[in-house]
Amino acid sequence: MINSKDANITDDGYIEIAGWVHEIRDLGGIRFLLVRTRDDIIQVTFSKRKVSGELIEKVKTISRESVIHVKGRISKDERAPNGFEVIPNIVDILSVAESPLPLDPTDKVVAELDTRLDNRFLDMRRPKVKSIFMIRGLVVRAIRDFLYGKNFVEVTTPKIVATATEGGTALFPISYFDREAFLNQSPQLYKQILMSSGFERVLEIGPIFRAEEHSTRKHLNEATSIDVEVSYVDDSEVMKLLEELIIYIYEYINVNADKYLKTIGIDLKIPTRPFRQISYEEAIEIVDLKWGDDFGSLEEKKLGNEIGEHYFIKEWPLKLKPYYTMPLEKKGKTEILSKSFDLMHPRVELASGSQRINDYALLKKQMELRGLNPDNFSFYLDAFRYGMPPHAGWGLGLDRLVMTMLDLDNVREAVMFPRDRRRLIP
Ligand code: AMO
Repeated sequence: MINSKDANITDDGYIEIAGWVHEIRDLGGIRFLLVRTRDDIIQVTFSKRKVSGELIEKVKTISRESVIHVKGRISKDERAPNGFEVIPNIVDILSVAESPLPLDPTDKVVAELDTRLDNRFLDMRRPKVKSIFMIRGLVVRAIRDFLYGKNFVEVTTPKIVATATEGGTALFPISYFDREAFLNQSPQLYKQILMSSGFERVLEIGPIFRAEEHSTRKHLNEATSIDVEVSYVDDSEVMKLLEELIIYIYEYINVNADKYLKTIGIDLKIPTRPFRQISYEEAIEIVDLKWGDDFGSLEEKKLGNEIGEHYFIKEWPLKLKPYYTMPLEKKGKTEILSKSFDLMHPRVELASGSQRINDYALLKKQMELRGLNPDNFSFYLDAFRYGMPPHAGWGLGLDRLVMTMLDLDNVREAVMFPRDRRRLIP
């Protein structure tokens, strides 16, 4: 099928399109069908003067959102959506839509998010919503572009696992033949094992499962994480990589998704570099927390308002970060810090990462200190016993990245079929 942008549009050129009947305008002697293809809305004009009576009869009772195929002649007309109309020679009705529609794909009536998600197949026909996902696809492409260019290898690691990864958040248990298993919370342990196998720079884009019970605008129970792990570098180097990646994505989308940004009505501002870096200690002072407290939504909001741009919070107390995080001893500090960071958007946390412990004995000790039994993690710990390079990495939430980039109210709007506490279908 040819979209208008691929077609050779001349006064007497021909075009072939297929799509949904977006709108029907009946002006008595003349009838317009607006046909929505993936990327365009194209006007097909049925006037008695130019179109056969048979064709006019064929579309007379056609329902909105039916799927049709049209072949016809292009005629320039400034009043039509793309500056031209199609005078049809052939119209095939490929699929008749039932009426009434459970949701209006023309943006004339705006439904509640829940109703939209219940009827997501129709909701995503709306050009504004479709544009979000066309951009999301391009964000993934930009990430691959950038990281492949830096010699990363893309990997896939198991999502059915035997142990917890992150601690803190709960796991979803599943039955695995005669044993209990879980849906993985993060590729963390596997991406680290791959450093021991010598892959040096890995990228994974995949689902993470978090059995968090709260229902907020920024939490999902199945999210998509962009995970990287890099050997022979420290936390500051992967922070730089993350910052560069964010800029690259924004620039890529500005250049390659201009049309979709316009459809959504977004003027994408490239974040300013370098991102500000504040220590945990500075951050708690700003929001009046005491040492050892974590930031809740309220504090995140306060910090975000104060800073106003993307920023890093680094040097977290070790006890607030997972067991695999490298400790950081600082002169004059009694508290043990860590070589860790979170990347924050003024609205929400986007990523977290760290340099990792690569010493077997220290890693085992940190597990024990947190009440974990190292015997349950031998598949992971063994990788540290026979030569493990120093390494660092991060996990970036794709859903939150798209939400913040496109200024969406709720992270669910950035996910085609979100999973949350109440939602398991569609
Ligand atoms: P963390 O648990 O901070 O770190 O997750 C990394 C990023 O993933 C996204 N994310 C979520 N997005 C939506 N809903 C959720 N429930 C959710 N949980 C996480 C966030 C978050 O910043 N292993 C470490 C990463 C690392 O150190 O490499 C990890 O999983 O954007």
